[in-house]
Amino acid sequence: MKVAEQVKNQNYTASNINVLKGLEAVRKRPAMYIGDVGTRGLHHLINEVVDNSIDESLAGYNDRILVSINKDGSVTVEDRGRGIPVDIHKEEGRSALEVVMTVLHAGGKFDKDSYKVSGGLHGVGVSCVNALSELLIVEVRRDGNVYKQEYVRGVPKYSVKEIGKTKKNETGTKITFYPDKEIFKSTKFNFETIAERMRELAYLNKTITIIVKDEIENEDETYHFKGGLLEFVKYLDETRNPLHKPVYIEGEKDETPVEIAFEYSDAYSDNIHTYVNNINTHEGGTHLVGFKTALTRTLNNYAYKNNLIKENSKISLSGDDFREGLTAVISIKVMEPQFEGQTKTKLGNSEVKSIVETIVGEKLAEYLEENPSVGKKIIEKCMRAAEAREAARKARDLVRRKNALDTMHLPGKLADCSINDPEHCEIYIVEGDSAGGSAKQGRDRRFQAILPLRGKILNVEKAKLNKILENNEIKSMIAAFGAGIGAEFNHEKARYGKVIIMTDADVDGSHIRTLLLTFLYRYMKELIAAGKVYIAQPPLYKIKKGKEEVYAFDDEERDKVLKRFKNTADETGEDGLPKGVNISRYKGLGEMNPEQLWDTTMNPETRTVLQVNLESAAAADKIFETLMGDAVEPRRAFIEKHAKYANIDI
Ligand code: 0RA
Repeated sequence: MKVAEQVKNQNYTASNINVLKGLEAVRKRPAMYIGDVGTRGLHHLINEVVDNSIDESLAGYNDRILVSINKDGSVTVEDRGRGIPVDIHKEEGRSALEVVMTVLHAGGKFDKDSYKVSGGLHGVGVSCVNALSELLIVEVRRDGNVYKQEYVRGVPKYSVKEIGKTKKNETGTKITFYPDKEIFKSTKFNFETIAERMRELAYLNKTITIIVKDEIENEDETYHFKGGLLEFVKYLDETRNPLHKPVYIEGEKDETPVEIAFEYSDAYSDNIHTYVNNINTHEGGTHLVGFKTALTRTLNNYAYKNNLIKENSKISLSGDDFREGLTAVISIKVMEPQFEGQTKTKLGNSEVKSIVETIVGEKLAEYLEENPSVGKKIIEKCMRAAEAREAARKARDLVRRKNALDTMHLPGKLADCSINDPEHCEIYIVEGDSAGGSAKQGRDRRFQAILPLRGKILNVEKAKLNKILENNEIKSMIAAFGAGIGAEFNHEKARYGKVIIMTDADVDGSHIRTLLLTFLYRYMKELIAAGKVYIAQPPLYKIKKGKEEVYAFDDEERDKVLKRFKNTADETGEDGLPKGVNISRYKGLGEMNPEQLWDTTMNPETRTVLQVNLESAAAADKIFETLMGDAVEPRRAFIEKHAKYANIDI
């Protein structure tokens, strides 16, 4: 239904018509405002509202946010901020509340001199949420009164009205919205998705308490982290072995507050998460550059000053060495952030580099003077990293000379496809030689390549680069993909547009899949980011009745098929199955003949493949650490919790 049709009975003023145009624009091209109309866009609506509540906290007025999925499927976000003003807006001739809720980008008009999440990256404002909701109800507590207004697809049902009195000094905003089923593919909210972002926000804003509730599934979580980033870093490193207590740096320069926590563990990769106004800057930017520069310089100076590096030592420490095993969270607030990069998550403000660099330089030097034992541990770790880097370089040279990394020499086990166009080609990474054989026979050799892997690949989480490059299975993959590795990796050079991991549907298979994903995540991250990595979905069961053969991909589907067969069969056999019905469970891919494998798992017309994505780098990192790290308990807990989806939905 058109917005205009809903307000035929209202009086039109010039600003009213502009409002309608604005709302209409949002409803016509929702993706332009919220990214997409899938699950991601749907959850974006919540973030959009919560961001405003967070802004109230940043301004020092709000200490608690409640987010709840209600029984009827709507979502409520409630805060204890100042409450949206309700007085009559001079230019518009109606209440400020109505303006904030119906005019695009109106939310930011009021107070410019504050750090804002809303108005930052996606900051399209609550008016967008309103335009995309079939019903939205707002209640404001302010000046001792409770005010209310309701909207249908962004259009007010009535002017703001007073509906009661508040308790003493009580202020705040409560927004309940019903996402529009005409707009969204699905309007079902997911507790985990919401909880993950709320947890992150609570770590980033230590004064705030965020309560997340799911009234449908009866789940709730309360997030409040007094230690802020310190606790965030500990959480990220939960499954690693930290070498010292986390370092905490806080400072402010030119009205730009900087907050950083970091620690080193015995891991080999680095995990630096950066935020600007609570927005994850996945692509980094000037704040990250400032941090890295100061870290390298300060640690280097400290090491030399304290004779931790011998004058005649052959080792020279590079920037990379100072980041091996580093887990860090950088959070800064910027008045007018400029976001650049492909996904607009790279901070561009040039003045920020020197602000961060100065603060980290001063505070870190101070910290090291006061905590010499931590300083010594960090430098020792960096020295080991430098030694390993040198060893890795030698190993890589050796491997290069042997041509194993050279794309001109494809691995012998690879059955390549005949077409040369990466966009139309795909490679199946298959567990085991026998399944590899079936896949080779069953494939469409024009565009499908098969690379069988023998047994388990190396766990790259626990190995150094030189060991990784010695591993045959890994060498084969690097050569087959032809796009390099690590910092040199370039997904545009990849010889295939899809990399499909195909493993058995058992514990070993899922372990191998995790190992492969860990390798890709750590050393070919771009490939995942570009959406080129997939997981094949072989069937679990074959159900036969007479001549009819049906495949089932999970237990639920199996039961459905059995029910259908039961309806047509009148008797039940001794095994409890409908008479004449036979089920076989595939234990491995090897049990399928080439045609079956093609029909069920490889034919692009009929197969299902799961795309692997990096929804949230922090979350993905956590999952890999949990699954691949040393700690056994969190791994078990994770697998139990996500039994069905473990390793897949990352
Ligand atoms: C406009 C101006 C002010 C606050 C807000 C909007 C506001 C919006 C939302 C959305 C959810 N919760 C919110 N809380 C506040 C400033 C108010 C003032 O100056 O008193």
